[in-house]
Amino acid sequence: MKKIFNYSRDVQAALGNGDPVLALESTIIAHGMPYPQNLEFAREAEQTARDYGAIPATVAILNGEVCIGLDENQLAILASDRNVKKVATREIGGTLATGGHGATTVSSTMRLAHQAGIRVFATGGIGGVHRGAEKDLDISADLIELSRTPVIVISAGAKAILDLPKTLEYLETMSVPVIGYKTTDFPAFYSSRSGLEIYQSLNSPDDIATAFDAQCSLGINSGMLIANPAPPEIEIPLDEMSAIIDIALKDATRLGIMGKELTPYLLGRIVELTAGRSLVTNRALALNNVELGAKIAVSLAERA
Ligand code: PSU
Ligand code: MN
Repeated sequence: MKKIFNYSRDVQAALGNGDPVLALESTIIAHGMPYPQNLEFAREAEQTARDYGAIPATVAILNGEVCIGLDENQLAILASDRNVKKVATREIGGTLATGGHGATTVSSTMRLAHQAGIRVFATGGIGGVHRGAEKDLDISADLIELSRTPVIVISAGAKAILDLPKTLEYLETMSVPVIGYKTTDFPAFYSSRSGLEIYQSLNSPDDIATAFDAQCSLGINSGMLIANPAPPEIEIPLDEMSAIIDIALKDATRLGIMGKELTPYLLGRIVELTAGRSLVTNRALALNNVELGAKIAVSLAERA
């Protein structure tokens, strides 16, 4: 059988030594931000992981091989090549079969990270239950993967383009732990609070590592969603975001955009409607998640 996993040298060494490794996704690069800011962000995310003591493992599929840890050229392909597909868990097999390029979402990054022996993954925001899901059943596969793959996912919550109360209900039903980092208010990505209560909160990377360790020792195989609010100095409060989100959603409906195209379209439209301010917030909150993720990876590695 053809080789499936291709580790960067750094990641392979770190995994062999039990050193801290932090997984990063690639859909945020290929489909979540415009070029060239996406490439700058990808580099900054890797550097931030290193600054806080973890080896970054950006995950992607390139030429039909799963890559765990990328070099500069590979990051540039993801950032600029329009043939890179958005690949959720269900599309991994097909993408490997065709030998194409795929950017991994939260769901596929979780699955591949777990298979590679990586326990922590930092992203921006997760997918969730879309507004109107009672009619079109648009529910992100990220939520399913969180229920069945033991990886800690650090996010700034989920965007208010989604139906956040339904997203939280779904996570509860699917038995996914949702833990606020120093908060009990579920963050809404650009906005540090949504006004929706989450019932568990932890105050340190060590406590999060302990919670995950405990869950794994008990054979609980779900992931763990950490909700880490955007730093106050760069957040865009919900009342300001709401009007913008409403316009973006109306535009999507008018243009008939749906399915896997919807999230990338909304992200791009919001960058336009905020004249780039949302991108500044997106970058900063994602780097803030990378910092926390690296600290959790360090804590887990110390106790292994
Ligand atoms: N939210 C963001 N930025 C992103 C995404 C979500 O703020 O780039 C991406 C992630 O890769 C996530 C995916 O897993 O969108 C969810 O897509 P969908 O809603 O189609 O499941
Ligand atoms: Mn969807």
